[in-house]
Amino acid sequence: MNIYKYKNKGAKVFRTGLFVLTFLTLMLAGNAAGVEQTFTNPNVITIPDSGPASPYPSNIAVAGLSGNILKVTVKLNSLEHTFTKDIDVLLVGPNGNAIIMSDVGNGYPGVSGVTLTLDDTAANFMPDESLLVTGTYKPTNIGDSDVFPFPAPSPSGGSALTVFKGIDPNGVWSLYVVDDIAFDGGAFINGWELTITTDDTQTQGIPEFPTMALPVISVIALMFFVVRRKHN
Ligand SMILES: [Ca+2]
Ligand SMILES: [Ca+2]
Repeated sequence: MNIYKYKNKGAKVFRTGLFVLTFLTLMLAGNAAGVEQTFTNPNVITIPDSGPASPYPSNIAVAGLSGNILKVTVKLNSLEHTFTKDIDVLLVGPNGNAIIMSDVGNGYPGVSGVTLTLDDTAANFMPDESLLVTGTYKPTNIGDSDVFPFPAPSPSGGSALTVFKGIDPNGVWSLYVVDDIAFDGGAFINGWELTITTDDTQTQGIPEFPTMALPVISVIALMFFVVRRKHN
């Protein structure tokens, strides 16, 4: 028996085994972050001087997703309005709702071409006393007693998008936009987007870790056994 050769071979198999384990662990870690998909309704949402927007609501139909929701973010595209404090926005999902924008910005002279990404993990809320600018913000509901006329459901009270966590994302999502003060209107010129991350593990075809650990460890053990036998 060539001990030198055996030792080299053993080390090589060990390194390969380690590489395979590391690779699989990284793949599984990536999978744990979920599957992300974006749905868009690019049609203009026209905001009158006062009252419900048109259309009311603006809908996005979500279909074909597996698993439950880990995270939701919303993008409101290209806002123009002469006094943004007038705007209230209620997002309604297949189960649950949240007032994601209300009474923000300091009003005149208004904004145009402002795109708002709403994400619970953003660093800041939308401003109360300065003009809105394009950016990523936490959903922001300033003040209280926002009224969303029929057919909107009663707001649940919260503004965080985590209200949708854990639910089946498939179904109709609705954006109810209202202008609650006379004078000054506008529009979300390019509509809105919904980005949904689910805990789907089937789409990528990767079994969950407990299912996978035993076969992987068995294969590595077998590789060691075969090498030992060959060199004894
Ligand atoms: Ca409010
Ligand atoms: Ca108004």
